[in-house]
Amino acid sequence: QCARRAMSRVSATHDEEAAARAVATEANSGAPTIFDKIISKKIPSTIVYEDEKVLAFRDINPQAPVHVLVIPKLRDGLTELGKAEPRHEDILGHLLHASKIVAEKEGIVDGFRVVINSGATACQSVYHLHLHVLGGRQMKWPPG
Ligand code: TR5
Repeated sequence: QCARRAMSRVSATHDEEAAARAVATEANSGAPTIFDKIISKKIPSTIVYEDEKVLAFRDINPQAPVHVLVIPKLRDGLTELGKAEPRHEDILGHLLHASKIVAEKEGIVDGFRVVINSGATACQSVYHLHLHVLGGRQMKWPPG
């Protein structure tokens, strides 16, 4: 359950709402995230694709038969897509193209979904930009 959903619960008290808001603010502070440890390989992950700029690894809690996260190795302020600046255009394009390479490697290039959750309202939980590459089953629309 993401912080935003907790905040909007009808029964949420002021204390609970304040706590949820604090979690969301702390999360987007630019502090290191778990993905730094995955990039430095201090924490193991199942790497699907890697180049000098991006790392793609399997999501620990897959929402589809194929669920891979594609992240920039250098966050450079991209805690979330909503913080993107003109200087990020190259890496944003690189991430999208890497997602297609991942889909090819995973055998789902004929039909796959790329998702970016940006901010607490979208249920973003790790504040290091990441693209979810999902596939291997019939996807539904609209997403929740
Ligand atoms: O909710 P958003 O869009 O921020 O997506 C974050 C994603 O990171 C979720 O789908 C999580 O399942 C995933 N995640 C979280 C951790 C993790 C991970 N994927 C791989 N390995 C992980 N480790 C080792 N630790 C996590 N906390």
